[in-house]
Amino acid sequence: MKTESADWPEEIDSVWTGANLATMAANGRPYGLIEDGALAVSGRNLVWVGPARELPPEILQRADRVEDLDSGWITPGLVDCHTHLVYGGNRAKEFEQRLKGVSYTDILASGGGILSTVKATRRASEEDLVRTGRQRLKSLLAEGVTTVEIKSGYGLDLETELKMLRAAVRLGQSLPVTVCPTFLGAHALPPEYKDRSDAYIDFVCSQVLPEAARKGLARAVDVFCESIAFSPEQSRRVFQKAIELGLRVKIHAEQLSNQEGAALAAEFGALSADHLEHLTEQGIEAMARSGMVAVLLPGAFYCLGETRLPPIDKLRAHKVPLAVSTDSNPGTSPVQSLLLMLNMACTLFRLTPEEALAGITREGARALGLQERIGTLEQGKEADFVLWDIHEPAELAASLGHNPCHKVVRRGCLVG
Ligand code: DI6
Ligand code: FE
Repeated sequence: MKTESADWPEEIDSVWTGANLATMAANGRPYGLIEDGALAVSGRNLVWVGPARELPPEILQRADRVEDLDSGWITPGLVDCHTHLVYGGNRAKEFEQRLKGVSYTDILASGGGILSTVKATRRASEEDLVRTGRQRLKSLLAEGVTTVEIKSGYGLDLETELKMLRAAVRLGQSLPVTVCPTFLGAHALPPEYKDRSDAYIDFVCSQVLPEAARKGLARAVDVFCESIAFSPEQSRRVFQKAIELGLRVKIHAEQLSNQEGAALAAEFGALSADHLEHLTEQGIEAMARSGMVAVLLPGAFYCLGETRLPPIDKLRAHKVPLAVSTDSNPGTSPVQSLLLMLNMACTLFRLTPEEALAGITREGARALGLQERIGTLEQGKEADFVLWDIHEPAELAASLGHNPCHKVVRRGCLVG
């Protein structure tokens, strides 16, 4: 839809021409393709998107700056919708253990895994968390990420959960990226609540979550619903509290076993269910009915040496949107490259390159509830976009270890 010239803003800050656009919008063409396209930016928004030959002359005349890119492709800014990238310490030793055949579940049961990161995160200062988180986040930004979700969940006490969320919010204030902080207090059972998981959930629901919400430190609430973490009943209680506090919910579901977590989250209008290797037909139907996104995390699948694939064909058949994300965390997915996940979503999960790219743009945005603002190149959306030095969009997924990101624009400003 084009607006009449009278509707165009007086101030056009920049016009970008000379590249093909993979808009990822539903225009009936693969990748939402617009060959030889043009984008016009005013303030933080896109005010015109279309073929360069149709760019209204008034827009060009009003533009402060015209960038003729000469070649390449422009995509929406990338969205990494599931990360745990704020934490203390590292878990390289656990990598060595797993290579020797010790399982992730055994490592957790013997006080390692998530709990070793909890110890290190409790010890770390907020400054430490911001400093180490910034390094990881910068790797993502260098590949064109403009929006990232960051979860708490390595504190598991009031002070450290809030410290993690504050660190996440600060990262968004000091780097050119939109950070969506998510409260994941129900990630693991802290040692001080050993054998008292219901009491821990009471504590989360009565103290930690309300405080995080009161301070405006969380946009959503996640739960690790799993045999080694929290039951569906306990997850339900956390979700009830989240909804009461006006927060959206999402879930780590059916990663290692089927707990019917996705269907439970659907009852609460969840944004997404994430992992899903053990998802059943019933779960898929519940997700489809409630419009949830399936977030696929090939990094965790790969690092854990999993063999059971998420039911991709059935998710497709039920038209459940598929997002792809790094799950960046110190244990099961020490991944700081969303482009690598683009490749693995294709090679391991058999997504098409177009589906995978939609998974880190349009559907990643949907998984964060931000689909009205970001995720595609469309008039009215935020001017978050990436110029790539490539000849066709599938190159982004096909190549490994090469970063063809040439320029990044976030909210209308050149940031990389
Ligand atoms: N699922 C995951 O992928 C991460 N947490 C979770 O619930 C793993 C967290 C870790 O091992 O540190
Ligand atoms: Fe995770």
